[in-house]
Amino acid sequence: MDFLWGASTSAYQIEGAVAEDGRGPSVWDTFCREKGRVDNGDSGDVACDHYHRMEDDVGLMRELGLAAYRFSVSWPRVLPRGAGRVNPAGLDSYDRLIDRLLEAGIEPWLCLYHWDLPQALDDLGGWANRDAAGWFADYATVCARRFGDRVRHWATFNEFSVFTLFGYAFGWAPPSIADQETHLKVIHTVNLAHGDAVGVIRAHVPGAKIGGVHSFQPMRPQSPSPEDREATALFDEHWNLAYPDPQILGRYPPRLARRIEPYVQAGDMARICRPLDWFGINFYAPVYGRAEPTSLWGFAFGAPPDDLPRSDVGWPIDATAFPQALMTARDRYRLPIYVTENGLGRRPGADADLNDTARLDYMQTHIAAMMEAKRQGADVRGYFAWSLLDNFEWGAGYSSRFGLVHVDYTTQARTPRASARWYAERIRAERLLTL
Ligand code: IFM
Repeated sequence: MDFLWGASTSAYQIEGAVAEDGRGPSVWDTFCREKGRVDNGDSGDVACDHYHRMEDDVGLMRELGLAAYRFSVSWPRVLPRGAGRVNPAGLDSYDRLIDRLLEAGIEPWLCLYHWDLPQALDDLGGWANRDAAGWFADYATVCARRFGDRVRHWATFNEFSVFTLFGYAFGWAPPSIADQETHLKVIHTVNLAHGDAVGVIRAHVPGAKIGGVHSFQPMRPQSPSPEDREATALFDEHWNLAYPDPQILGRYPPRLARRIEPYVQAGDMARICRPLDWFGINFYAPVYGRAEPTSLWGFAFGAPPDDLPRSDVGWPIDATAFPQALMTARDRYRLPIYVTENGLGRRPGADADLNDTARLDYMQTHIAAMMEAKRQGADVRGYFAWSLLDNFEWGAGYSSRFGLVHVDYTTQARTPRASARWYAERIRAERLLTL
């Protein structure tokens, strides 16, 4: 089968075991302990207890017929203080996961960073400290040396723009900062970190296939007013272009370029822009922007049109935006594309939960739209559903569920939903066609 069908997760959202076997704290552990940050005071302390249930979870993936699984490594599990002493038990746990996946015939796709910065590094300034690029490269070296004999597909970061905007511009995620200068420094340092990590992986993993994973959603102004249009254009540069443009095209988009110039040193752009093998798109919904003079950058999330359907957690649903995103990525970046996340969040208990017809409908229409874009020339090579399991949905805690597989957080029982059964059947049918 040429097309790769998989599912994605991330470490902090599913692993739990935050204080076990030598793992150090991450910024999300700290954030969750601050009052009022996360809905219902939830945290990833236990999450899906995947750390202890890894083998069974790989069994589930095998039952679903997944060909690939994208997971993230928890930086503080491998390097409890972010740099220096390596934690052997942390490395062992990812060895086990990778080995079980390979035994099950599932290709591991390893993402180095899905938002869980070691707290000790945040204490040194985190991503606002230019040295963070070097810390990240050292962490990437540890992973590449250890896992590079078995892992071929590597992602540097998951959704560069989301964790940086939410953490350093909107103040909604750790480290809860809203400051222009800090945010600009962070954008540039994260780009440097990406480039340095690409260099390290290439050096240690012959034949590695490397990419970045981007939240890439068409941006639409809430109204045709010049103010909303200009604010949305700047929002678009921040959300969609601030990372792939320098990484792949070697330049920042125009509005951002002017502002970021003071932080760019000689040689930086060559460090950032290195050949990549694929472009990862996480697609959920179009984003509506509007002018908001009181916000840090003068833009804010706008309201989608009233006639656009919404999920029960309030996200717009518009499958026509998906091919638009894929075609834009094709024309702008000219790399093979993998859809590294796509799925629907639902309130717990909604839709009789296990019979998740709304998610099933979302997946069917979005996969059909993706296949249409592929027929029209978008070089889409694979699709990873978000997510394998219900999990800790950041600021929303456990109040939004994205899993193909339902998780009962009291018993940790896993139950595949209707969407999981449909997805498994679709994968199976396609495999039979190519036999
Ligand atoms: O759960 C998140 C994931 O961590 C990053 N992409 C979007 C998902 C749904 O919000």
